Amino acid sequence: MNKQNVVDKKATLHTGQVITRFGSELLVSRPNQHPIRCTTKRKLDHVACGDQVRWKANLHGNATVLKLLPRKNALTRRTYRGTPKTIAANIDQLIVTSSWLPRPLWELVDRYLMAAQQLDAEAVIVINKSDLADQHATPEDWEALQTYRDIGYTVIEVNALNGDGVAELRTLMAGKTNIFVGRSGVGKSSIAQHFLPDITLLVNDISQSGEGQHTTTSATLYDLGESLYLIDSPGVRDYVLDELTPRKLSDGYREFSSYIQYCRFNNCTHYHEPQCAVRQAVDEDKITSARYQRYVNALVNLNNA
Ligand SMILES: Nc1nc2c(ncn2[C@@H]2O[C@H](COP(=O)(O)OP(=O)(O)OP(=O)(O)O)[C@@H](O)[C@H]2O)c(=O)[nH]1
Ligand SMILES: [Mg+2]
Ligand SMILES: [Zn+2]
Repeated sequence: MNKQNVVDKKATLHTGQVITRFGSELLVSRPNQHPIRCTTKRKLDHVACGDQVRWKANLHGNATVLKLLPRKNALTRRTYRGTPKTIAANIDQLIVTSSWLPRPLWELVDRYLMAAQQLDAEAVIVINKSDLADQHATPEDWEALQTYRDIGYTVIEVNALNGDGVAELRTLMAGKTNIFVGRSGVGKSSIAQHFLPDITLLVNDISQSGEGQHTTTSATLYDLGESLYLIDSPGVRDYVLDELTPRKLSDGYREFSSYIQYCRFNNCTHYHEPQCAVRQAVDEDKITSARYQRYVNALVNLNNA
């Protein structure tokens, strides 16, 4: 074993919060001091940004995280190999961020809203780059945003270049641990930068095709004071968040909830079953067909997986 990593058994056990993770190394916050770099054991591989941990100083510099304290929740995604990876923990609110270029992927927005529901966290929808709306937004896009408002989500139009919408967003973030999520290049770090005047976040141009370049590489927690925390996270490459079931999926579509109890079958998937109250609500325009269609696509993908 590397001598540097031998824990000083007599050292005090401290509690801190994980700011970020680089491989097996964790950066942990300390009251009134600079954060400390800690190594950790394999079995604590899932410890992530936002986690509360116990750590001890090592005999020769550095420190070791010994224990993960109970979590309120954890946002996870699947890697290409299908193994779950924790992005961040102890989240109160997801700031589900899209932009006009790269274009909004409403099914991904639905996915994040579903994740918020699963985590028992709140969600705010941000559509960034409002300066590009005239050029890129379609009538269907505006309808999609209106639907989210109609079913009770707050939607904020932001322009990270001039700060429009940032003050409104800040009011909604007060007193909570907020994580910016969304695909690469939508401007998560650019928005986060408005809250962090003293440091410079890495921001990168989108490619010619309008795709992000995966600039932010690991989720990082920032303490803004007054119990406001912000986590900037790397843009997702795909739609695979956590493992879904048909039940989790329909729970994520909150506008279905008042109809589900009237479906004939209590295990109704709201797709092919007769006397489905959700489908009837779609037929009667009480549920928007675009959202319902995205639900069906997700359900079919789930069944084919
Ligand atoms: N026109 C316009 N460009 C913006 C706006 N906000 C951000 N950008 C640009 O969009 C590009 C991507 O911004 P980032 O903040 O790096 O995006 P990100 O979501 O953090 O991307 P990843 O870290 O890769 O996930 C940069 O060139 C920004 O300058 C905006 O409101 N309007
Ligand atoms: Mg970024
Ligand atoms: Zn049904």
